[in-house]
Formats: sequence, C-alpha cells, structure tokens
Amino acid sequence: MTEPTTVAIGIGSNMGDRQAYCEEAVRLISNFSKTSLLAVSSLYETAPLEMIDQDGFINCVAAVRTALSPRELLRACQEVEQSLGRKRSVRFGPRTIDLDILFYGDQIIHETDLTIPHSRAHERRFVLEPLAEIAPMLEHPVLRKTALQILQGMRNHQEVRRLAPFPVNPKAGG
Ligand code: A4P
Ligand code: MG
Repeated sequence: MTEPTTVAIGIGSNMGDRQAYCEEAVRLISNFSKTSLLAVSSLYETAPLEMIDQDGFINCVAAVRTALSPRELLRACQEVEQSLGRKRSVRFGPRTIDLDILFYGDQIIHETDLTIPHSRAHERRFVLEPLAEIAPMLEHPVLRKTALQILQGMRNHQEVRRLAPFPVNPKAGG
C-alpha cells in the first residue's frame, strides 16, 4: 500500500494540435485511479532542446497527489502516451505527447527504466518555469535546492514563453 504522495509530471507536445494534446493529457491524468489533481501550470511555448531541428513545444507541469506507486504511475503515464497516439521512433524526436515523472515526493529512484527525479529536469527551463509557477518551494531531493532556486541559478537561455493559464478554454461545467 503506497502512501499518498505529491508528484510533479512534465507534459510536452510538438506535433498536431499541441495545446489540445496537453489539455487531454491533464484530463486523463486527473482520472488516474487513487489520484487527485492539485495544480496545473500555464501552458508555455518552448524552443526545442536536444534535437533542435524540430517544431517548438508546448509544455506544462501538473502536480498530483497519488497513491499509485512510482512504477504504477509510469505505466499510467505510458498508457496516456499510447492513447494519444504517441509513436516511439526517434529519441528526443517529435511527439504528440510526452509525459515525464519529474518528482515523486522526495524519493530517489535509479532503475533501468525509471529515474526519479527526472535526470534532466534541473537543467531544463521548459520544466523549471512551469514547475516554479505552481510549486516554487518544491525541493529537489538530490540537489537540495527549490525549483525557484534552480531556475534562478540557470545560465542557459532556452526560449520559454508563457502563453495562457490552464485551462485555456474552460468548458462550461468543467
Ligand atoms: N524513464 C526513465 N525515467 C523516467 C521518468 N522519470 N519519467 C524512461 C518517465 N519516463 C522515464 O522515454 C524513454 C524511457 O524513459 C521510457 O521508456 C521510460 O521507461 P520516452 O518518453 O520513451 O522517450 P523520449 O521522451 O524520447 O526520451 P526521454 O529521455 O524521456 O526524453 P526527454 O528527456 O523527455 O526529452 N524540448 C522542449 N522545448 N520541450 C520538451 O518537452 N522534450 C524532449 C524529450 C526533448 N526536447 C524538448 C522536450
Ligand atoms: Mg519522455
């Protein structure tokens, strides 16, 4: 039995209707079993990192409280990726949706297919800007710095532009 834990999930899309994919991902995450949605950041338009010869991304971060274990959560996130049509072809390449578990409470996990905190979260402005918006005091359990401190200490200037609060087009009755 897993204790309810606060978790941050990074969401990104750079194919098709990127905003709709991000919104649908959040909706599906909020429907995970044993999980409640705490907060969602604004949407951000971000320049691609790693494989830079591709379209820009829309990124956001969702905070949830969940009693799913890290591995159950990874599987649930991968099911969302599948249901939104993600095809794993090129590493770091274009994708309809990408879900990364950024933090799982203060747990530190190093397994072959699961690294928490996400190994690149602390060096990515497209993660840290939305994270610091909703959880500025969240502490990185390895670096022992808050999201805001890491963001403020960053030297790279990846282009990240805040678009709109989430949800962008709230539907009547939610
Ligand atoms: N995996 C290990 N740890 C985790 C975790 N904490 N959360 C494993 C989720 N998955 C984790 O991921 C590969 C494997 O990572 C999975 O099988 C899982 O077991 P993937 O999603 O299949 O492949 P990927 O996304 O191409 O690779 P990766 O390493 O996740 O890439 P990233 O780091 O997500 O980078 N630029 C902008 N502006 N915005 C972006 O969102 N994203 C990427 C992808 C590159 N550039 C970007 C963005
Ligand atoms: Mg990924």
